[in-house]
Amino acid sequence: MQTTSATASRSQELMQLEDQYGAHNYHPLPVVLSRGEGVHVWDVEGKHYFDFLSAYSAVNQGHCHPRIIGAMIEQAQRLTLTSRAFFNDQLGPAEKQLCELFGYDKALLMNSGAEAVETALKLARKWGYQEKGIAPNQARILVAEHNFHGRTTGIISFSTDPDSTGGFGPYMPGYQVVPYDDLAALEEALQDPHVCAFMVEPIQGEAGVVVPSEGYLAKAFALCKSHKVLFIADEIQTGLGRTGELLATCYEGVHADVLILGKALSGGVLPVSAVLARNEIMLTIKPGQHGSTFGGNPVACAVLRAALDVLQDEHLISNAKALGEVFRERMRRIQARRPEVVELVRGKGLLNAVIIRPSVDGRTAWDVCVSLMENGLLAKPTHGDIIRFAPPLVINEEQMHEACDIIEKVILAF
Ligand code: IF1
Repeated sequence: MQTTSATASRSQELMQLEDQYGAHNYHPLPVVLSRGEGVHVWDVEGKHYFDFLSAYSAVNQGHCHPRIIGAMIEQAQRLTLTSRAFFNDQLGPAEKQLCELFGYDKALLMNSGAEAVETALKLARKWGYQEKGIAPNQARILVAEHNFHGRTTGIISFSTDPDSTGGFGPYMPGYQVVPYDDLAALEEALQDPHVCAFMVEPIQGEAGVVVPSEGYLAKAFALCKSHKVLFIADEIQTGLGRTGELLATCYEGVHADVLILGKALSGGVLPVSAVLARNEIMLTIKPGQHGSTFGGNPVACAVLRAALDVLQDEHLISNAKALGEVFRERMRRIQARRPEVVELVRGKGLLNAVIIRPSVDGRTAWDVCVSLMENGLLAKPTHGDIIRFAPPLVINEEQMHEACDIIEKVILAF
């Protein structure tokens, strides 16, 4: 695709580079970002936007947080990677901070969220054989319908989304899908003695910020407990303050047997993920049975520690809870004025979604997002009619109202 107009913007040039030289595995909004700070991002032409996606909740602490960037630079100039063939002076303190903050015996650090999910699944199976006495290779893991846990061939094996699974078979056996937010179905599936774990998102992000019924997580956890099945919480997207609590499972007092973290664990600076569990589970993996070249590298550990410090020192969790209320109240007022456009508003803390009714002329949530972009706010539609709104947790009330003014202007004009 050649640029015909000499006046084509730098953005156009860069979009064409990605089109020509990059895989087409995404369909981004037509905006080319070049700088970020806090809740703000700017495109290559210098236009400002409020970031209301936060890289799918990886940038909870705000873009380029100086304390996190500073920790990265300081460590990167000293020691970046030792591999786990040797000890280093950053991993132990990072593991300690994680275990004390979240209340677990041990942590296993990986890089991407998917790697942490795969690690949790391997731990659950090991535990199933060694502690529950399941016959070799017979372990089964329950997952929720409409789940999203990553893109590896193992993880998509239990996805119910055709886009995630189509054309990637054959699939990994040993999984059973149960309807989300359905305790009877879960209890039925738990009758199978081969089940070693139930892995679930406390709020389903990709499915469109689907919040389960009050009490679902607590009752699901209790059912797992009574059937000697591990409850695995994938808090990669919902964790680290995003929903107005440290973890989304905190709303129901659930302390998952296995906790999976990622994304904002690094403040969006580099890939850092972690699996947390008690000794009985974590110690089923022996030396040489699992690992990763970069898992727990010194820079990742320094960044992780700064990211957790920022989350607490800047009271981002309570800010998320308070400003989430402000956001949903503003959205409900817009819904009251334009019920033919806004079908529903839902979420917790600063993980929210607005469901857009398709307009009579066929315009969808995508068109709303394009208009939001033109008005200086970035958000992304999911599954056609759902717009996820998830700003960095550092947003203040003035910025929230300014952003909501943009959303209001766009929807009232839709
Ligand atoms: C994409 C979705 C969000 C996650 C949960 C594990 C992972 C994710 C709950 C894997 C990752 C990302 C992946 C990214 C877009 C984004 C996403 F739309 F795909 F589903 F956030 F909702 N568990 N979610 O949300 O972590 O390996 O990516 O580090 O793949 O398009 P990862």
